[in-house]
Amino acid sequence: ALPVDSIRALSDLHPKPSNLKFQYGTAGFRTVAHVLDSVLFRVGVLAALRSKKLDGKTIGVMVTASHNPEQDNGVKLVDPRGEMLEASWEIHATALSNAQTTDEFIGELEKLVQTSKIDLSKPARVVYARDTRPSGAALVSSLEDGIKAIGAEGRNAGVTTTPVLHYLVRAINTKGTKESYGEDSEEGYFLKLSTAFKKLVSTRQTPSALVIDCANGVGAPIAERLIEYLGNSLPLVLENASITTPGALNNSCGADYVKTTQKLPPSLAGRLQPGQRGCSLDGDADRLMYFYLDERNQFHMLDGDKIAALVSAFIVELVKTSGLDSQIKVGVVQTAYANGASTKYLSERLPVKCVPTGVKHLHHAAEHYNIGIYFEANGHGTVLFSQPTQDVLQSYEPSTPAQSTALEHLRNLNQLINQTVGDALSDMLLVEVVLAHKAYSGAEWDSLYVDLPNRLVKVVVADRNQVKTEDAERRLVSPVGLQEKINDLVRRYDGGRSFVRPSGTEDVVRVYAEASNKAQSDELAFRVAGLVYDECGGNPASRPK
Ligand code: G16
Repeated sequence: ALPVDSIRALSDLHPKPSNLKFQYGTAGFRTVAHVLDSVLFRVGVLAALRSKKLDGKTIGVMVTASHNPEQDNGVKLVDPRGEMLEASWEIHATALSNAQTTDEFIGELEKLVQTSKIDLSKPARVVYARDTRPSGAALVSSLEDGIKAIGAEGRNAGVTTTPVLHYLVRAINTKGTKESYGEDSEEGYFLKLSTAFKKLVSTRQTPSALVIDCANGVGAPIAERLIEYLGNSLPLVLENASITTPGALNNSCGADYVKTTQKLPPSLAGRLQPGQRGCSLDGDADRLMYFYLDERNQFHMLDGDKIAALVSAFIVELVKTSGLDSQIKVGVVQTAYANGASTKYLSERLPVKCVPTGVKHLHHAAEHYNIGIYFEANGHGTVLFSQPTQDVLQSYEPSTPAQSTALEHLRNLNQLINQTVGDALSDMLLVEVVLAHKAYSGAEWDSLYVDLPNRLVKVVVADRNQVKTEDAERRLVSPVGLQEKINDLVRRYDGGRSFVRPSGTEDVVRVYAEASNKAQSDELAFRVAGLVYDECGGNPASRPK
């Protein structure tokens, strides 16, 4: 049976604020930090039940609000293979978080145990970590109370990046098996990535220094340690590494800032030289944006779409050179945010699929390929090698030296890439490998295709749940009639494309627009935003102050 007494005693210390409704969204629970205490406690209990359900496999819990402002926080669960929580359990998470009293919470737990047929006699193990947010430590202790209340075994992975936590989950659960993912420690992570990187670039010239904008977040200390392992194989310069300065996190810096403003973070002015490569991480280091300044000091952004283009071309070439192209099919997954020019470039070379926003959707779609490459335009993505493909890479016997070299590169890429989730640092090393092999500068990479001018804007609305979409978020079904108005507008713009969707992480509706020139894409975005505002604008009732 559930240890009801201990759950009751500890749950009473973490009461749910009244009048608030929580939702497990695109990336778990996410809102202002000071209302999250009860959510964290309950997630601790839930993670333990998920572990019991999966026969004692270790479940991960990451406390972060990623690219959101510093006063926010959040929490997401990680399934045993290092992937996002199975979708059906998101509903359980939402239900548990909204039980008003301790009695109701226990009632919901009992319901979950029964309907999901959870064997309570199984062990439960949870590994957890947090980013650098000031609210993180208190929220972790609420989580620990939840883990303790149900008698689960907890392992604190400290302050680290989201991708490191995903790595740890997979490493713990595959330890000693044929699918072993690496040592289950931060050191194991650094060793795995840096060893593969050094092998991949061993015959190349040492690249010039890369500037990393760490968003003043947890990417800074982790990149700092990565430098020790990389030695002189890749010179890195860390900027925006002030993790203790109040208010600095994601403030006018980081991957989300770069993607949404399409500008260089002001703090990098004078730090990034024309022609030099720079990149930005986000607050938990799972997103990556590259950029450079040309000789006229003009800013050029190399986003997730450009990364997908660069990496796909390289992998397709290696598969072909190794002689494995009849056995290994490579494909790409994007979302509606992918620049139309990138979709055109990629579709001419390999299969491309469009799915709704959210890593979990992209990840699952990518699993259908032998090698599945997925990147959201915002820089969140990775490359997946299916298990049969990994087996083929192990057993294949090349017949020429060229085949043998290409095969070795593919094997090393399989080690270099964090396949559990998008990982800014692993992706950065991947980009650097391709640039080194191609001897590309930022400008040469950029010229693979020319982005269509585009604009992303947010509209604050009273209730984002009233906005509903279909066809991988490319068409609105609610509010009724709004899509027709958008279509009428889009038709008036040369090369126009626009879509509207509710954010899963903020109380806003996002509007994306593309057109053949910049002024037109901006105008289209603002006019569509106006339509959305007229229909659903207002102050969000659900967001606490
Ligand atoms: C999360 C998700 C991403 C998604 C992003 C924005 O990223 O993991 O897949 O693209 O939110 O989502 P939305 O437009 O629904 O707000 P992160 O980096 O914030 O965890």
